[in-house]
Amino acid sequence: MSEGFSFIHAGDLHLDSPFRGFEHISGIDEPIKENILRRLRNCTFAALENIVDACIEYEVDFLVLSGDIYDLVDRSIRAELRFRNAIERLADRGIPVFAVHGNHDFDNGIRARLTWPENVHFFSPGEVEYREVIRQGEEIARIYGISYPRRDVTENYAAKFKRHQNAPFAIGVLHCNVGGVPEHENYSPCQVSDLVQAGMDYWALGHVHSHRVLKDSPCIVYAGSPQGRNPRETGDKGCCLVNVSENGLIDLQFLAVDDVRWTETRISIDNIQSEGELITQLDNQLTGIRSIHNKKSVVTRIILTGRGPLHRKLQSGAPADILEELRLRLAGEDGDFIWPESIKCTTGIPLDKEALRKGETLLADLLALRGRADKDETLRSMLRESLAPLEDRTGSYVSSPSEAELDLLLEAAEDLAIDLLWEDDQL
Ligand SMILES: [Mn+2]
Repeated sequence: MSEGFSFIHAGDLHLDSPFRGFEHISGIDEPIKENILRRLRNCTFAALENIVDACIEYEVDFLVLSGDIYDLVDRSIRAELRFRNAIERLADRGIPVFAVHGNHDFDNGIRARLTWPENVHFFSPGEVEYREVIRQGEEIARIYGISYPRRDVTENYAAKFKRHQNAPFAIGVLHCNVGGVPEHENYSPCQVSDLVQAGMDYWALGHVHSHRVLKDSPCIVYAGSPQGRNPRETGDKGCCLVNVSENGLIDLQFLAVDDVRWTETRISIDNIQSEGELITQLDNQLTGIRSIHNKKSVVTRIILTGRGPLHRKLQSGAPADILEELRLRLAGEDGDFIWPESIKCTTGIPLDKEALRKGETLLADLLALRGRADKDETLRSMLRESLAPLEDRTGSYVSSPSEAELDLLLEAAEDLAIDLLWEDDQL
């Protein structure tokens, strides 16, 4: 290679995600709701436009997309047209695009409805193929990829990749679950060692929605989803700008391209006396949130923690009213917004757990028993047994909890028991 080159790696665009649930919001003016909905329905496309803008701004040599371009196998014509427009914008700049299909948008060969510009290549389903990237008559990179022919690919596709000796720089594009990440379906399961084995210089991975660098050399990267789509997908989301020097050294830069940001807002009720005080504190915290997130629009889930006198009120329906009030204050009829998505309460009544444990009450006995469950193996296996029917009834959806999960369940059960058994004259 006579000089270096660069490319952008993006994955899991999930174009035209429906954002279900937002239609049913009540207690808010229609124009405000419309503004939020319009923006959410467009945000996956806006993130795509931001990726294209970045390709043009950084004058990259090509774009690599690592699967789940569309949210649905039966993608909307809107999604296909918007994607084709993006490809055409890149074609105008002479930037080629290399894409694979994943489990959400698998390619069973019967869905081709549009004709595509020549600058895009969709890798074939089921078999690895490669394309050479030629710049001024010289091959600068060789890209290997494979698409999903169906949703549930349980085969290890990574094992199908093999670099050619004469490839100047080899990139593998794959939608897969490396190391059995539990939040994602175990499709095309593989290990880092399988990826290393293939001899690539850079692995452009998709499927896991958070950005992760699994290894520096070879460089193994999940770009993550460029746009958060639910309360679990918080923080900055984006794509990777990859600069490759003439010696093949890789410089990786994460570019935040999300249009609407999802966040969590935590607030403790420890020293809060009234709903009014809580609303003021939330209002203050939320008003500042957009400046923390590069002035992007923000959807935030509020999580109330701590113990205090407000707990009882929060149990009896107050969060719905607080949510409505905050939405009215923070979301407008047009432009950017802050949207409190929901309020989750993990609060408790004000009490000293340790003092309670020492008392001679039914609750104290229960807490002592619960304390023993931290270490007592007999108790823990009894608990597991009592959870087993849940596992049987739900098939594979609920699996036996890990030790750490069992601890969390015990913690939650303790709080629930205190809540239900507590009487105000108890101490
Ligand atoms: Mn995905």
